[in-house]
Amino acid sequence: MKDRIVSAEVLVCSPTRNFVTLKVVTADGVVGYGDATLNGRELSVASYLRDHVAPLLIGRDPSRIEDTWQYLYRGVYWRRGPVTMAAIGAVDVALWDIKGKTLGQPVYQLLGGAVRDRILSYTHATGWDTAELLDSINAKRAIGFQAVRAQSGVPGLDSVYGVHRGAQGYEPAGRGAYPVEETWDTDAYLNHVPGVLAAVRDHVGPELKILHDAHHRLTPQQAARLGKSVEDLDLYWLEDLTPAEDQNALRLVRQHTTTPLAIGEVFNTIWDCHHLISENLIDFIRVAIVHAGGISHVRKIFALAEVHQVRGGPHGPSDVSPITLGASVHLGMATPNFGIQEFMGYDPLVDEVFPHAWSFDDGYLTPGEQPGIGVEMNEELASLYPYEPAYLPVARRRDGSMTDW
Ligand code: CS2
Ligand code: MG
Repeated sequence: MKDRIVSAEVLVCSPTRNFVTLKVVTADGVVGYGDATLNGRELSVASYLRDHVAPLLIGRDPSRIEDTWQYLYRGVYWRRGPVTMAAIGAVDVALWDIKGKTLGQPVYQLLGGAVRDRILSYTHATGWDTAELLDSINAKRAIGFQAVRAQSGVPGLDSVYGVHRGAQGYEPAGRGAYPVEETWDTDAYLNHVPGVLAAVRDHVGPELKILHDAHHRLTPQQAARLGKSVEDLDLYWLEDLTPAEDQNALRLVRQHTTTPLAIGEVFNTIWDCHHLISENLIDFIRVAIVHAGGISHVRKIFALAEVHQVRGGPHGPSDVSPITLGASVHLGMATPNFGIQEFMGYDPLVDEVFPHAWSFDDGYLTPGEQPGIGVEMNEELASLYPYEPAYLPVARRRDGSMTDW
């Protein structure tokens, strides 16, 4: 008798930050978890799942992962977008988790087996000034990271993407009923950041992989100027130089610099990036499994990328749950053109809510050998931390006009 899905429950919790988790249970008692966290719009995905997807899952054969994906993607008519694809992604990962547990295999074995022994990772180093940034980089190297993203403050600005003040880790979504408004000045940033990155390269020497995130804020001309100005620093990548929805923007940048380009954390399907990949306008595609339709769809994006020698560099901030990180490490183990996994790390409470088999050591991540994704959920502990409204900031220029945060 084939197994059947008997329940699909949406669990929203907030252990230091909001997470949305889909729990799928089968008639044979197998439990699969999927991440559906979309920073700042968590309840939209929770409702999409709870009100429109979960009822359709009951009675379905959990082994039919791709058919379920096609059913949810084509059956909705209104396709794509972060909410829809995060919901589909959660179902997809939960079903891969179930399949692995049912077959007693870690998911990477079901994806063709390992093509590597471990996954190179990078983390965030930040500093309000360059000295603080260099201290932060030293601290990350001391715990084994061989690749570090460098973000610093900008003189004249009170807040800058990616940089926190004080000891707490960087969490962009501020709790409260309204987004925080930040002032942004691209000219000040462009005048400052090449010197910061040069100071970082001078400090760390030639070996450390240095990454930087411009977070969607430059025009194509400004992005080309920045890429050219740091070319001799041999960066691992410059990320999100221009607003990601304009796939043509990077064409100009590509003509003016060989600095490697990464983009894609806000993409949700292959349709958002197939020109960027097939025309080699980028070197790394950054889609997150949670936001791009799950393992089943991201593996297709990475397969297209492999044809064009573009590498995977998945998004892995603290605002995707350890379930997504686990799924990403499993996919990376079985993906020949996998480049690097972002790993900001989690608060110890989050690790307690989502106990996981994946682990970090000496700059690399490994998935563990637990059947499935290898991430469980302590639902009782999670229930002690209910959802709290939290929004990503918005950004305005000095003249008060809106810009991209
Ligand atoms: C950032 C993210 O990690 C990154 O590359 O772009 O931290 C991004 O700002 C957050 O995921 C937004 O919630
Ligand atoms: Mg980014």
